[in-house]
Amino acid sequence: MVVLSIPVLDPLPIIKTHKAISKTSSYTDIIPVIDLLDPRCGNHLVRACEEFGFFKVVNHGVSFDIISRIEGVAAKFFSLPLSDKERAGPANPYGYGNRRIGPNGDVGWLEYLLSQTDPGSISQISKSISRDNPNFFCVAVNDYVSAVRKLACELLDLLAKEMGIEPRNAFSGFLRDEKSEKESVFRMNHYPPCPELQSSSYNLIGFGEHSDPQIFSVLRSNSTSGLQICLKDGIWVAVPSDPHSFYINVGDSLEVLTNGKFRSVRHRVVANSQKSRVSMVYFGSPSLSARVAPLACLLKEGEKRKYKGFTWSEYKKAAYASRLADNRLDLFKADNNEERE
Ligand SMILES: O=C(O)CCC(=O)C(=O)O
Repeated sequence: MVVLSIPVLDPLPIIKTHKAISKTSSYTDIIPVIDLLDPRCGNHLVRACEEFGFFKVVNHGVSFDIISRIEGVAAKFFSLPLSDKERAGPANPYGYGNRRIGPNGDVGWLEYLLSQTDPGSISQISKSISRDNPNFFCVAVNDYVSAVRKLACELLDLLAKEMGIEPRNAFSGFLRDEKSEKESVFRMNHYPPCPELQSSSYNLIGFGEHSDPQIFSVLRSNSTSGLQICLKDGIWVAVPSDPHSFYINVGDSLEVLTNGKFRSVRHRVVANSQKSRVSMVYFGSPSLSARVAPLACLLKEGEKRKYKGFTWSEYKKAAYASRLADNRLDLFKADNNEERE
C-alpha cells in the first residue's frame, strides 16, 4: 500500500468531517446484541433483522483457537511484500486486490484477499501465497470458514423457528448446500492507517457504502473501529470494534426471502488516521442455480410480493454489472400486476 499525501487522496472517496458529524451518530449502544445463551435470543434476533438488518453475536461458540489462527494468517499475509501478495492473482474477482473494488471503477483505502469457500479454492490460494507453510494457511481458513458457516446456519435456523417457518432449514438450506461453497466468499480486508487525515477535516472511505448481495455475512475485526451502518432514517452509526464478537449483516437475498420484512443493511468503512483495521467476512450465498424468492409461508393473506424471484446466478450478474453503492434490489422489484410465483 502506497503512502499518499492529501492531494493524492483526491481520486479516493472522501467525506467531510462536519458532514459526518451531523449525519453520523457516535451513539453506539443501539446496535442489537444477541446472546446465544439467552433463552429469548430468537425473538431478539427477529427484531434485530427487521429493525437494523445488523447485530452483534456474543457467546457464539467459535473457539479462541480458530479465531487466533485466522488472525495470525491475516497479519502474516498483509505484512508480506507486495510482490508476494500479488502471487494470489489480481482480484478478478478472486485473488489479491489493492484499492480497486470490483470491476466498475470503485476504489477504497484498503487491500484485501478474496476466495471462494470450497476447500479446493482455499487450497489453491494457500499454495499461491504461502510458500513456506501453505498447509497452515489452508487449515486455518478452512477451520474458520466452517465455524462461521455453522454459526450463520444456527442463526438462520433460530430465525426460522421463531418465525414458525417450515421446513426449519428454509434459510440455512441455502448455505448448507455443498454447491453454495463455490459461491460463498471469504474476504480478509486490511485498511492501513492514513496519518494525513489527522489534521484534516476529511474522512477517507476505506470501503464505500453498499449492501451485501448474499444471505448472511459474518464479520469480525481487530480492535480498530471504522465500520458504520445506515439506520432506517438514513443516519449513519459507528459500530464499536469488538474482536471477541461477530457482527452479522442481513444481505439482499434474505431481504427478498422475507419479502422485505428483514432489511439488507447498507454499511461502509472509514479509514483510521493512526491504526490499521483488519477485518474478515464470510459471505454466505445460495448456490448458482438456487432460486431466491419471497417465501410463500411468510406472506400474509393478500400480501403482495415485493420482489420478483431470481436465481443466484442472475443476481450475481446484476451485482457484477453495478457500482458498489447501487441498489441492485431495485432491479428486482415486483410489478404487482405480475402473476404470483
Ligand atoms: O471491514 C469491514 O468491517 C466491512 C467490510 C465489508 O463491508 C466488505 O468486505 O464487504
